[in-house]
Amino acid sequence: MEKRNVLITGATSGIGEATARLLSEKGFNLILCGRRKDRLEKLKAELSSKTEVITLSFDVRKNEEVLDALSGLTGKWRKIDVLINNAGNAHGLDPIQNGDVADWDAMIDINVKGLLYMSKQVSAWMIEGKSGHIINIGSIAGKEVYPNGNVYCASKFAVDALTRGMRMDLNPYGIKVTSINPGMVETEFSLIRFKGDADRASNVYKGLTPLKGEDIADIILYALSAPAHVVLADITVFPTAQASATIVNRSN
Ligand code: NDP
Ligand code: 8X3
Repeated sequence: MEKRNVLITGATSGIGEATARLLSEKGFNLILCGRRKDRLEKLKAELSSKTEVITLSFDVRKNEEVLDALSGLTGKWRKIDVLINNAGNAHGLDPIQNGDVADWDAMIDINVKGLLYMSKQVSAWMIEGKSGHIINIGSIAGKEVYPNGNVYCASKFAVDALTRGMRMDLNPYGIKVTSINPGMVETEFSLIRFKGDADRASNVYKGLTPLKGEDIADIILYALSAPAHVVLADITVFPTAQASATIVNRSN
């Protein structure tokens, strides 16, 4: 069977990086994206013995950069079979009255507008080919609001709404749209949220076994392995120690 081309945003760490590693062994060619070029090149060097890999370094917040990067794709790379909209982060965890406007802009621009910019261009190509699969990485924060999560939760609620809307709009063209909504996954996520405060970041996972990027990669592969007539629409996944956005058993 011909290999499928998968484009992963946010492939330089965490969930995206783990997904790149797994899919490199499962019959996919990789288009790896992120801002940190050095990490992209290192991952490309590591995975190129397993599959074909190219890298695109751009900031998803900037539509001109998105369009420029995608327009550089030529030949067979222009056929993107799978788009994984994974790039995203939380910035800060503050009550609304103390929120930092730059943090709010970052979350809305990356998590929502970046996903839109990517999806517009790639879905147009998928429509031409009348096939494709878009996987949006949402969050439990897109299903439940939690204290101080305000704008991050709003950005992930937007991802939830966009996933449902995209599934409707792309339905006539046979394009699948899936959302995966994880609870706590130990990646660089908390380090970014707490602006490099490693102690505060590691406290988030204290007393429990969190999910790993590899756990989400397994679920992505499962969604991509479904037969043509099956779409996994909406998957929520927690570590076993977590029961909701706010209920976590830290007895381990
Ligand atoms: P990481 O911080 O480890 O990875 C985030 C990725 O997003 C990096 O590769 C980063 O690449 C990329 N990224 C961030 N900003 C931009 C930007 N402006 N332009 C391009 N790429 C960008 O976190 P995770 O792996 O945990 O996060 C991946 C997704 O999973 C996010 O959407 C997050 O909201 C979601 N999620 C995470 C959970 C968790 O607990 N960890 C739970 C639920 C959802 P670079 O900096 O090189 O550009
Ligand atoms: C990441 C999970 O609970 O920190 O989306 O919002 S949470």
